[in-house]
Amino acid sequence: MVRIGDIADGIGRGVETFSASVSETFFEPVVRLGVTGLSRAGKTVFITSLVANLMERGRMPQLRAAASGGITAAYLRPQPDDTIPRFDYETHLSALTGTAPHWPESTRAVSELRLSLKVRPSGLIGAVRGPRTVHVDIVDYPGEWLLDLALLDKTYSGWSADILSRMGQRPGGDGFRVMLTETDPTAELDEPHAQALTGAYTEALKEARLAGFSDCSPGRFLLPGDLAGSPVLTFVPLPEPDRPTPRGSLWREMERRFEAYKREVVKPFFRDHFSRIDRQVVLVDALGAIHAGPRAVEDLRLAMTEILGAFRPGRNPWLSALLTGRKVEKILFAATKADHLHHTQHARLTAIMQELMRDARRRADFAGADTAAMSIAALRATVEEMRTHEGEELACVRGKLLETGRQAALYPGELPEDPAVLLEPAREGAAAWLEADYNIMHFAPAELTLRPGEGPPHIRLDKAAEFLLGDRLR
Ligand SMILES: Nc1nc2c(ncn2[C@@H]2O[C@H](COP(=O)(O)OP(=O)(O)OP(=O)(O)O)[C@@H](O)[C@H]2O)c(=O)[nH]1
Ligand SMILES: [Mg+2]
Repeated sequence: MVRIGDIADGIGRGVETFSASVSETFFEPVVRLGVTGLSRAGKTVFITSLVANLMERGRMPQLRAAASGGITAAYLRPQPDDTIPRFDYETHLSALTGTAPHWPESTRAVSELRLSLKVRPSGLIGAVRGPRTVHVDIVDYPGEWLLDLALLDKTYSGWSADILSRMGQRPGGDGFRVMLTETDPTAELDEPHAQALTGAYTEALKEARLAGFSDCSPGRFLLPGDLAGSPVLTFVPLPEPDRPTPRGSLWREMERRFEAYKREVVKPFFRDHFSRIDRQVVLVDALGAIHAGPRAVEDLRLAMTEILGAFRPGRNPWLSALLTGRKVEKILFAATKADHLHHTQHARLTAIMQELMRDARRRADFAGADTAAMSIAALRATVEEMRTHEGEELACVRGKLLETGRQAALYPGELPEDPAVLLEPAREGAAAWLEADYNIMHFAPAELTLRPGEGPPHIRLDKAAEFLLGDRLR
């Protein structure tokens, strides 16, 4: 038995010293795979497990090039972009698969990793062409940054009005509201006051996120990175004054910073990162939202529609000009953490995902991009178990609880066959689910003993990889 940590160590030492020869880099095809999702959706775990399972392909039967032996080798190589932080694969993998497995730390910015696959095409083509190398550049970025696209269409006054009305529908934000009542937008800007307001507003966004709400934009407020504390991140929505605002007033300065945020933060992300993506996976913690209740589900639906808007060229003139001639060829919407459900319920979760995207899909078909919805678990932390409870057979999952380390069985509740049973009350603004209760437990990653050639256990990661990359590996 070999632990995956040992395998990863071996790989980490050898491979990145490989230097690419010029001829290789010129003629070898590159696929740029974007991985996004709102905070805690499962991006880091997804990328780590995908890479580990592409290096050790024993658990990837549904990836045709892996099952057929078409992929003959996989290794990490230096990434092409020198200024993007490297995705810290080795640290995340050893967190998930070490002796005391734990979930990786939260990551707060864009990062990149290049995985190179040696592929021997099958049949006649293979005989003629011989083996080739395909580089997969994986780019991890927060979904919140896609939500920011909507800001480009908004004025400061329109944005302020939207946000203040939305805050009324959500938990949290009391501190910010109290501060607003003591704030005169026409008064001269006072920087410490602007910072205190921003602090309170950021706190409100964090509270909303914790309560299961999705759209907590502007995206950089929760994930400021090295912009923390700078003027582009020091603005808040204000009630619009009914008289003209003098120069140098709080309102005018906030308006100016809002415009600077659009120009200096939002646009560069779309220009430098988003516009180069070929394939995209959007990870969604749909189970988390269902557990949080109807309002969180409706908020997720709206956020998904907004996020998917970024993939519909034409929606935003600035973005379509930027993307001329380029498009994302495939978009996968994946409900993550499906190992919280017995497999008998996976199809229902997928149906809910499909329904969540329906509006966005109806409005445009993503300019010909191929789309799919799936339920997956990048790292399976549970096993399935049938339990009898009060004479009823319940399809449960069992795992090690994160808090106590004890084994526990979870019956998450029965997802409805018809997604409308959840989505309609959500749309109508219901405060709680009427008929059912959806539970969730936080499991720790299971201790693994992996056979050589096997990556970490997952659910349908191979199917996801086939959809996203399969055609480029044949
Ligand atoms: N059971 C289970 N839990 C998962 C899985 N993937 C993610 N999780 C849980 O979701 C949490 C967030 O996963 P991450 O991969 O760190 O999510 P992220 O999107 O990178 O989060 P940020 O970096 O904070 O934006 C983990 O700490 C786990 O608790 C999975 O496949 N199965
Ligand atoms: Mg992360």
